[in-house]
Amino acid sequence: MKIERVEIREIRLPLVHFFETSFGRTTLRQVILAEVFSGGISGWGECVAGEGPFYSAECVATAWPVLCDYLAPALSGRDLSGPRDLPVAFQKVRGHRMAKAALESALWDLEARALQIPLWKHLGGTRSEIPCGVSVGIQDSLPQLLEKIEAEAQAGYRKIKLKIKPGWDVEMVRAVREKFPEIPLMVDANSAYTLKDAERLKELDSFRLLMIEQPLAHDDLFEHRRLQELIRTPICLDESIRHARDAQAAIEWGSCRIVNIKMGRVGGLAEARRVHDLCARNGIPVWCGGMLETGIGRAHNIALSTLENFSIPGDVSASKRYYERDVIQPAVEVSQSGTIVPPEGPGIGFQPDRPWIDRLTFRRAVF
Ligand code: OSB
Ligand code: MG
Repeated sequence: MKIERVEIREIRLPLVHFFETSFGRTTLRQVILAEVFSGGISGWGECVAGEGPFYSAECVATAWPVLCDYLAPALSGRDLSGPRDLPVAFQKVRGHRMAKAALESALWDLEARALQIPLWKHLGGTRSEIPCGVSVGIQDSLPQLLEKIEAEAQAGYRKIKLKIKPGWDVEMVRAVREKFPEIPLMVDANSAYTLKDAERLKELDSFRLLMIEQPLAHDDLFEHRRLQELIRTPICLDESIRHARDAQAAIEWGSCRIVNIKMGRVGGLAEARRVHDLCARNGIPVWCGGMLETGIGRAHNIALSTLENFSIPGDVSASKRYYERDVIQPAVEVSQSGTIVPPEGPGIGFQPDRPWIDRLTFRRAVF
């Protein structure tokens, strides 16, 4: 597979509703997309880095120059056997996993398209339907939140994840539980707490939560283990798991009982699959996280979610929850029973809407 051309672009598009976490509110997405060309076809990937260095150190302002100055030039003109060669091609660049994943996932799409098979089958996926949940951000008021949850439950979603932070936690969850006693519920703190808050976090044990996601520091495994010994609710790690070695340590130490897998956070689909396989071997269930992706990243998440051990509904939901008009056709839709059926077309199985993507493009670089 001779890489003839690589295109990196940043598109900008508004979210239908703002999305607020413990680290801030997003209204306008800035998204880097990668397109890799070989043999008359191309594959697409999305960089899930955020607008600022708040979820992770990596953000659009770091991913753009790393992609343009190092990663895309290391790829363009090269003859690769496939995406599995990328760790070697990118070896000299430390970290910057989201930037790497944008190109790596584009290569997976390209390879599956060349083979004329769906990416999910190429990855070894077995699920003909994936269960979906939603991540509901911090709202301006409790009535607004309850209204939102009602709508998502009506739409059929199988898991509701609530963003929490100090001041929007125990009382909020209590109110939600009172109104929705049966709904599968979890919370995500995005590192808003410390071990000193253990007593408060322990109060969450009474609400039958599926899990609490990333309560403590973004780069911690040690204190999460301490916390897991103090609370009954399973801890799920997101930010702390950067690769399969982190997952291995977290499992051996008991830092978590569930793992959120985001292909961008771990540097690509191959590493995401490694984390998945490792968790499967250790009896740790996984689910696919989301990063407010456009259709391209969303399509990759759908493909990944077809792997066997993605047994918990992920943060993979319908395009219309995020964007008025998505960048792929057709848009991602979720059935009334809260599932997505992975597409049968080649590669990611959705067609990037090039004219629309061109109109949204803020800057572009070609290699
Ligand atoms: O922690 O899972 C997270 C969005 C941006 C950054 C971090 C996270 C999230 C979400 C959104 O929870 C999930 C989605 O894409 O709907
Ligand atoms: Mg999270």
